[in-house]
Amino acid sequence: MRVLILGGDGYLGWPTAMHLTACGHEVAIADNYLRRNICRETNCDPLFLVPNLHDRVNIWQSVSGRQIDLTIGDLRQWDTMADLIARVKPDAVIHYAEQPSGPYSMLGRREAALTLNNNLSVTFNLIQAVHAVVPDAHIVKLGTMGEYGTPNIDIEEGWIDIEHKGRRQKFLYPRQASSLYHTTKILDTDLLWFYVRMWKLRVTDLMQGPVYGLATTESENDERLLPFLNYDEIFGTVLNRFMVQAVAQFPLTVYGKGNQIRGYLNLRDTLTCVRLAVEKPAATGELRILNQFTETFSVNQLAERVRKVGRKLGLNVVINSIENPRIEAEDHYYNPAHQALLEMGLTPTYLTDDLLAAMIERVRSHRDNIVADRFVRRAKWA
Ligand code: USQ
Repeated sequence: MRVLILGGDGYLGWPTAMHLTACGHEVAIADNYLRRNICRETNCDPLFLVPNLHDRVNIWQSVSGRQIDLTIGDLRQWDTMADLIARVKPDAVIHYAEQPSGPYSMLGRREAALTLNNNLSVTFNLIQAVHAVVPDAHIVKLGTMGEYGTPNIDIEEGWIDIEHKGRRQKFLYPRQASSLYHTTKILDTDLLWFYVRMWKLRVTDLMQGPVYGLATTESENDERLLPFLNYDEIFGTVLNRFMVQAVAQFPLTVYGKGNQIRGYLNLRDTLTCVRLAVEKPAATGELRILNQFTETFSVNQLAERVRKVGRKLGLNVVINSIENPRIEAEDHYYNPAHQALLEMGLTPTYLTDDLLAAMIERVRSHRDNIVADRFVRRAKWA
């Protein structure tokens, strides 16, 4: 298939691009380096610097023989999006081109506005361009489990049947996010659902939990092909942060009570899920919603796992409960469904002690780069 990846420079975008070409798909990517630039602006550079996209595309071609078509451009600009879709004429578009950090979106008015404008403008331009040029193309949108929040009832896969005064209807599952970034994902879903109803688009919304990990099959033997790994308070996800903190012998930063539960997955499984979604498209006029995670953990459970495995590796790992900078439930019910991707063929990569040890060892090989000031920024929600 001909697949276009928006946000091809990112933590997920670049590994997805390599993976899909390795599986025989024709891949084009686009990015405007927004993530790199705001990491630099906020002094949140990742654990190691990665080559720019032109270099990465060349390196990947030299080691694999596979080509990736590259566009550097800002997809908030209508002409950039329209020209790209018209030139590539994709069968599927994977949309990762968003500002992905909850903490960044809560830093202040400017950061909130950037998140809102970027995320919604790119989604809107994509919908318009697909409708105008390739109306049968499949949009695979990266959503987030955070759209659902932490409700006191089971979380279904996107939809819920509601009976009210003797009548029934299926609705989008109620959503109540706990950051502006997560709220932009809710707004994205609403935009997509509106245009699915109006224009019979085919859309898959992948409700993904926090991702961890670094190497994937395509990058494990060549460090130049690794995605960037953020470990700072703004862009780092929790397990990646804990692994880097363990290596730096910095007390693991458990926020508040640490009973916050989320659905996690390995970066390798993200690639499989996205590929499965592309290869088994939604029907015309369907908004298919898939919950994308493999295991649930509380923050305390993750911290304990890192402490146990870290100690076996000779690291003196200490856990520290610090004041929660976020406004979120610290004790809550959490029972989300996640059957659909398993039924489509996902075989989960579970977080075993061996896997955790291998990831910590890989982080340890970059320990000289760690800047401890990045761990705690006190980016408060309130
Ligand atoms: N947490 C800590 N200590 C830390 C960092 C985080 O206790 O040092 C806690 C947070 O308070 C939260 C949980 O760990 O309860 C997960 O936080 P996170 O930073 O790993 O994930 P989050 O902010 O929710 O966002 C990440 C990605 C985002 C994606 C989302 C999926 O940045 O792009 O959409 O995971 S989900 O969490 O399911 O919404």
